[in-house]
Amino acid sequence: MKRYLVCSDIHGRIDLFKKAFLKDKAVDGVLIAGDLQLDTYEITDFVYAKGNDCCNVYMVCGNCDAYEPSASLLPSVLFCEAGPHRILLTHGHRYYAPRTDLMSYKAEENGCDIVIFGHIHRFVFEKIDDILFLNPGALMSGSYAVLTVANDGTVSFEHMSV
Ligand SMILES: [Mn+2]
Repeated sequence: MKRYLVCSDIHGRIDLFKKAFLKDKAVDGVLIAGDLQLDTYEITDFVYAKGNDCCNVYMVCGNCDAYEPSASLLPSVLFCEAGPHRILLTHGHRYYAPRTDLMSYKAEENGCDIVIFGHIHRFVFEKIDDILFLNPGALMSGSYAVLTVANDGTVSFEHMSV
């Protein structure tokens, strides 16, 4: 079984990120879907200090990250493997989220069956045409999620609040 802390749209609230992470720091990874508006080192330094040895951090750039030098250098799309699943992580603004059609194409092109996005500041857990769309909501408002991939591949996405 693998567990991931999934959040997005932190908008500078590193305090809320730390709170969320400390509640469940045994996770196998952290996925952040953009709009961090903070130095990415603040995230990685904290996770690598407080998390387990193998906890990787995946972050993508959002539309509000242009003025934070480290965040502006993040990729706009990342792929990560989670058990039998392949995840497309993106903020979503380049694909006109909340529209899902363009994110679907991008996922299909790259063999992904899960899309994690942010941008709309709203929790989403919905399967559309064989692709599972997940949005943890905005961490700036205290909303995030824990993604669990069971050994048989079953996915759960639990809505949490800080
Ligand atoms: Mn945002």
